[in-house]
Amino acid sequence: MRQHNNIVPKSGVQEELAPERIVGGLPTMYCFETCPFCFKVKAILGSMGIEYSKVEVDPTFKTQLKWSDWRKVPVFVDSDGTQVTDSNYIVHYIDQKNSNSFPRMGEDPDQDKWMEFSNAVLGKSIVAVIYTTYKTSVQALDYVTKVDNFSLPARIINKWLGAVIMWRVGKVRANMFELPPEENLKFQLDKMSKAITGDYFGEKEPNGADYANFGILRSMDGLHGFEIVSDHPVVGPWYRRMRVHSGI
Ligand SMILES: N[C@@H](CCC(=O)N[C@@H](CS)C(=O)NCC(=O)O)C(=O)O
Repeated sequence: MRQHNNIVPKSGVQEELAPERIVGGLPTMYCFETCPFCFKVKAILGSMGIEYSKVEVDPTFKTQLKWSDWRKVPVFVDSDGTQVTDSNYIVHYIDQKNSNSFPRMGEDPDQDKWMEFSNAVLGKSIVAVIYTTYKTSVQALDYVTKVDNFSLPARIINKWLGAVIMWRVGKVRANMFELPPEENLKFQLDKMSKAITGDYFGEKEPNGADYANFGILRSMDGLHGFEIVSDHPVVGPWYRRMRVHSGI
C-alpha cells in the first residue's frame, strides 16, 4: 500500500500483500481500542469465531501504522498477507471469505444505505455525545494509560492532548446536526430503528448493516451518553441481541 506519485490509497483490498505485518500467524487488525469503526470488524470476527491478533495504534502519532499510507484505523491484514482498508469494506471482505451470509456492496440498496449511515451519521452522532465536554473526553481517553505497548510519554500525551483534540472534534461533529448532541443521537436511533424490522436489519440473521451500526454503538458502551442507546425501545434490545451474537 505504498503511496506512489501522490496516489491516495483506496478503500478495500489492496494490490500489495503485507505478510510482514501479520502478528502471531493470525489475521491482524490495526486499531484504536475505542474506535467505532474497529468495533465493526471486532463484531464480525467475533460472530464468526475467528481468532485474530490486535495491534493497538497510538491515536495521536499512529506510530504502529507508519508502514501504511492509509492513515486510519482499522486496517486488516489477513493471514495470507492480504491488506484491506476501510471498515465497511473489511466487514464485506471477512463475510465473503468466511461465510458469504449477506449481499455484497451494490447488491442490496437498503444494506448499502444503512452501512453508509453508520459512517456518515451514526459515527458522527456518537462522537458529538461522547466528547461533549473536556471531562467526558478525558474519561473516554483514559484507556490509553493502560495500553501495554505505549511508552509513558505516549500515554500522557494521548490522554491529555488527545482529550483536547477529541473535545474539539466533538464540537465539529455537533455542528453538523441541527439538534443538540443527545437529542440528535436519539433522533438518529429512532430513524434507524425503522429499518430493524425483524430481529436484525438482515431480518433473522445479521447483515452488514447490523455489524456496521452495532460496531459504532458498541464503542460507546460504558462512556458518556450510552444510556440513550440502551434505553431505546427498539435499538436497546437489538443491541443486546448483537452483543450475544458477536460475543463482544
Ligand atoms: N471510513 C473509515 C473511517 C476510519 C476512521 O476515521 N478512523 C479514525 C479512528 S476512529 C482514525 O483513524 N482517525 C485518524 C485520522 O483520521 O487521522 C472506516 O470506516 O474505516
